[in-house]
Amino acid sequence: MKRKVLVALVVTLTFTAAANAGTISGKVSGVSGESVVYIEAIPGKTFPAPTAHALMDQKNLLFQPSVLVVQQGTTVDFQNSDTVAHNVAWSSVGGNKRLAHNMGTWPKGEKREFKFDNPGAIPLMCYVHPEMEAHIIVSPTPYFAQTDKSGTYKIENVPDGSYTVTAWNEGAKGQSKPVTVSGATTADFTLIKLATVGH
Ligand SMILES: [Cu+2]
Repeated sequence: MKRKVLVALVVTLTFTAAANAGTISGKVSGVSGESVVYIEAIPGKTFPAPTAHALMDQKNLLFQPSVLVVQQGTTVDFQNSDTVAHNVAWSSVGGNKRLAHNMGTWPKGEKREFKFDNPGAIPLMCYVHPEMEAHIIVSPTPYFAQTDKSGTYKIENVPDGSYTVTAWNEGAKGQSKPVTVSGATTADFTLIKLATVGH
């Protein structure tokens, strides 16, 4: 009899935990524009790569969006929606210059894809239009979010546990810190702007 009660209790607790997945929310300050916050690789855990492709468009001589965050293993479709030819290239992935790549140059209506298997920030360039730039952030986990313009973010459905959480912003030094998630958890970041040449 006692055992039955215990089993019922364990089942109840398990369901409660599953129904109340945690969240990490907070604010990234010290910078302007949209930032990205993500959970770094979790030892012993792997995540299946998403099958859905993400889209990086080139339209009106701009990369759109200017910041794209995807899970590691995601294929990104690079589309040219302009009447002029565009190029897509990057000089590094997560600071690793050996992962530099030039996808080539292609005309309107054409789309090329690339699967991002390495995590980190990727500065996108177009050699045809040096003023064009954007970033793709490849998150090692499915737990990531982009801030709004005020810096507020929320990562949903995070299992309780201890993680390393990183905040990224184009104009600042990235910052990582340990965050223990238990239900609704708050983590704020204050980033330090990179020195700008000529200012
Ligand atoms: Cu271009």
